[in-house]
Amino acid sequence: MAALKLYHAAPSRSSIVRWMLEEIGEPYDLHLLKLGDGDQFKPDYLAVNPMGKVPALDHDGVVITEAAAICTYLADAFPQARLNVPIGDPRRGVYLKWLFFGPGCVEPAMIDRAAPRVEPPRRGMLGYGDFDTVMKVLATAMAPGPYLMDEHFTAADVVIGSTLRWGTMFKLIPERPEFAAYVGRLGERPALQRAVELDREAFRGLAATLR
Ligand SMILES: N[C@@H](CCC(=O)N[C@@H](CS)C(=O)NCC(=O)O)C(=O)O
Repeated sequence: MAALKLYHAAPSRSSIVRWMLEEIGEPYDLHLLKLGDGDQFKPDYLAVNPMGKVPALDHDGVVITEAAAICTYLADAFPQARLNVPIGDPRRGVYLKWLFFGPGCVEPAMIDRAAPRVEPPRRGMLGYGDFDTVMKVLATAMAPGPYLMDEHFTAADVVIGSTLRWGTMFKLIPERPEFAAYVGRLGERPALQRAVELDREAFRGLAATLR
């Protein structure tokens, strides 16, 4: 039994963590949930994550939820993978900014755009401000490349990159050359390719059990 166990549904936000785990390179076990069957609301899973959501990660008996928090945690717990910017490095603040910007600004901006509210709140009430500004800030940050922290690929790229890959796939973000180039570079990473292929297999397996 591995020290790490990912509660996973493929494809879903837990694929962010699967990619992160593939980048880390440590062995991990998978506990697959069928969201369509409501596994996330069964008492044994609610005991793991009372939110009834994936992902959840168990590391040596400690459970962590929220994809970006899990990625931040893993990067610090396994520093040999060089996916964090360690405490003491002056660039850590910027790295943390991007880790929070993913779930705090990019994802809600994208979801609000995909499922608009009947009465949109004032810009000042929204933590992300407005969709166009979020996209502009991201595109500007990505323009120099190759990654958010320049040459250093980090957990922040896994978090923000996953959302942008998803946004590109479902056409939820504008077609900008900066996004296309960044998402293209991420797609070349062997760990991401492995995670995608493993998810595809898991999904095929799941589809077979549902037939
Ligand atoms: N804030 C959570 C969101 C997790 C989330 O929404 N997961 C979805 C899958 S993409 C889920 O578990 N959906 C099942 C449901 O809500 O019933 C995170 O970032 O980890």
